[in-house]
Amino acid sequence: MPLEGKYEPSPAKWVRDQVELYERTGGREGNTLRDRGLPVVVFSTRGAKTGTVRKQPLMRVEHDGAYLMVGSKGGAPDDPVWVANLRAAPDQVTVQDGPEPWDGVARELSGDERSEWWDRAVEAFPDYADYQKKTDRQIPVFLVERRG
Ligand code: F42
Repeated sequence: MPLEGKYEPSPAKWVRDQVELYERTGGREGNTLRDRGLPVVVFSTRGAKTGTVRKQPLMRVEHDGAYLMVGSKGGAPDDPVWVANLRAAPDQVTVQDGPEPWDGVARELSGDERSEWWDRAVEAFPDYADYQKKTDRQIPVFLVERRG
């Protein structure tokens, strides 16, 4: 089930265009990172301040039906804003990897579990390792599993 409420598209044109194309075609188009050909998944979160629905495509890091959200933002100094959304409302998240979104619950990983998933993330998208080198912050990662 999609999150209820008003959807506020990303201020970044390339991001909102990708979400629009992905949703319009049920994930048949707009499902890779630009010219890289690596798969992406569309996640929705609840805006921590506005309460609006926010959508972000992220690289597809999947294992046993669970999906990782990697807050890399290209190695920028600050976390992506959606990280605050997830910390405030971890049960307000959907995952769309194909035609239909499903309801999930997110949890921020630490310790050994984070290391294990970080390795999966770098395997799926090697640039994550370079992004981590570029920034002083530890890149936050959230595991999303099916609700209920
Ligand atoms: N970003 C990544 O971090 N990792 C990836 O693996 C990744 C892959 C990727 C693939 C394809 C693609 O098209 C984009 C990809 N991105 C990836 C970019 C990603 O989709 C996000 O755009 C990026 O992570 C930045 O997230 P952001 O939340 O910082 O986005 C900004 C531009 C944004 O939308 N800001 C909004 C704004 O209006 O400025 C606010 C969004 C928001 O949620 N606001 C909250 C609210 O209440 O509505 C307030 C939250 C608060 O407490 O401040």
